[in-house]
Amino acid sequence: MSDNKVTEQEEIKGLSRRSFIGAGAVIGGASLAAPVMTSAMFSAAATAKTKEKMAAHASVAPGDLDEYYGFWSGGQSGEVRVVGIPSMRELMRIPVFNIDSATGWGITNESKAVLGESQRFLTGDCHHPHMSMTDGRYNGKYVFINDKANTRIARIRCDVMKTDKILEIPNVQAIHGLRTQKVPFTKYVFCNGEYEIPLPNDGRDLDNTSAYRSMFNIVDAEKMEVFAQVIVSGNLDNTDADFDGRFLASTSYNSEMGVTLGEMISAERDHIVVFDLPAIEKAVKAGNFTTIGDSKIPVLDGTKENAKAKLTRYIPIPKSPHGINTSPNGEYFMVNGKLSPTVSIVSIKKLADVFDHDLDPRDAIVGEPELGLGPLHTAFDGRGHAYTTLFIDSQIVKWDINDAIASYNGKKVNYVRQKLDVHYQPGHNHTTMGETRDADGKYLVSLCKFSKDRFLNVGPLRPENDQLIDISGDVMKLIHDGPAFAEPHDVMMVHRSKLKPSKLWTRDDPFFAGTVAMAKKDGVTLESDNKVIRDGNKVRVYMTSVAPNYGMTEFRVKEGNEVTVVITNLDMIEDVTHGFCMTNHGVQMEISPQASASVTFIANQPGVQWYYCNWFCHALHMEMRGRMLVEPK
Ligand code: CUK
Ligand code: CUA
Repeated sequence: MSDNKVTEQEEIKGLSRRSFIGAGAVIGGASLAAPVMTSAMFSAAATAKTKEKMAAHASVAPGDLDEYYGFWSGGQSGEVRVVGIPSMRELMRIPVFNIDSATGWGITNESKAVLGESQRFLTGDCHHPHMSMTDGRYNGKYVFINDKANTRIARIRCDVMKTDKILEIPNVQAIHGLRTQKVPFTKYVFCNGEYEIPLPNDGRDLDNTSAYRSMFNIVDAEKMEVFAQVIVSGNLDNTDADFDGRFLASTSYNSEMGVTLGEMISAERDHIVVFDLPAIEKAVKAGNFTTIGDSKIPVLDGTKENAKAKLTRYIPIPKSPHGINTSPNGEYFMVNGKLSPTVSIVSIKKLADVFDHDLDPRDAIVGEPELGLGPLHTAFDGRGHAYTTLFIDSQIVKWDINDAIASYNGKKVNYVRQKLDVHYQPGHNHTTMGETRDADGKYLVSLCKFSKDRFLNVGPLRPENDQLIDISGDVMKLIHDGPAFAEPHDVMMVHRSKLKPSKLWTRDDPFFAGTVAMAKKDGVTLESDNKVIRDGNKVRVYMTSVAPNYGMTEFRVKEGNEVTVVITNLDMIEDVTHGFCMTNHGVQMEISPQASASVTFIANQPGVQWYYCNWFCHALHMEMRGRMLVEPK
């Protein structure tokens, strides 16, 4: 077994992967069903020459464009990043739950309107970016992302690559797993409340842990409102949807509802919860629900005890499952074992029998291949292979789905095709288009939690290592190491033909509609006027910008005035973005071509206050500045 072998890379570095994190001890030895070619065998001839070849494969020449957009979760940074595949070049950062000094996210009035009440939070923890779909294919419209830190989800518009909605989900704590409805289209976004709490969580039942509950959340994707919440037995971790528009399934690693680690891993089996979406919609329509506290959201009882409602079914799974992934042919939910060396293959067809004909839930499991230690997430190539991350083994295992099912049925067959070392401790992996009907089996990204010795030492906090792997041939080939800041967790990769981002803003964009309405009230035409409106203690300064000029190079206010500066960028040239920074006021923002942006602050310092353009726009960019003259009280 590869577990006992020192691989080539380890020999080179004189390191032992297994001694790195002794987590293998947690689980004990797991043996594999069949002999496996190790990556050491595959890469035995990884000479400098072949390494060069691999690097050439990953590179995209200067001036050439990538084939895929990758949407990377920014983890604890609270943002989403756009990365080109296969170059792994970071193309853009989209601020979501964070404050961003470059774009003014969380500072401008337009972004505060999106953040709403939730602007009181300055932090975010993103895990799962997923794109909206039509008929099981990416439609290029939105990317949704969770915030585990503050129990929110957000929506990013892919035309302008800006966040346009943020929703706090009430009655639950820590939104973790998130997916979009695949079929017939993304009417809903599904997300799990991970931590168990009393309902309502208002101080009652603090010590009565048996009253704690987790809930599954169904969010209307267009309105960005919670449509319904379903109370479950056990907690909820990850989730995925089928390709029929009927079933969702979520993993539960704490079916025990324990509150200590020991309690959480005490049972030999946990479960997945399968949700019947049409049954839930029907129950809501029929008014068969309750509400919690002063929230008006329909809450349904999907606990084990309420089996007769047929909203949910529970399928026993080996201890503490983690990721769940739908195969792109729509046949299976793959449930990743984490503490078990297995992936449980759940037949979605048989789930219909579990719900409609009372088939024993465990009979929906049609395979349970042993793959290695710490399986966390599985991806697909559309050619019948699955690729599972082995956290503890630091490997990606490629396996054949049909052979795994045949083996479960007693046939002597080796379903493991290859094990590739990754560096190190992978969490999610994702393939190009791999969660859609268009799974094309070209690239796989392994999101490694540790980079250890792969890069120059940058101090105690190290980058993650997002490794690019070519999966187009019979053998997986590692072709690029990609250091990334703040734990990405997950990523989705979409072919560039599916996205058509705008080059300029259009003047009627809803993103700054509030600002346009304010100007209208003030009798100001944003596209031409440079005007100061005085309204008691409030001063609104409207100006245009055309490189390298602001429409107004000075304005006068009184100390203590609340000043709103509104800038409309009249430049029509692609990429000519201006900025606005009021020195010593903690205020700056981006104004991209044809956009309006505004920011409000208190003029609390008498004297001359220079403002300047902080996005380099022109040879005379340094000169693009003006004075706010503040008369003392
Ligand atoms: S979770 Cu992080 S490795 Cu939040 Cu999708 Cu599995
Ligand atoms: Cu405008 Cu720099």
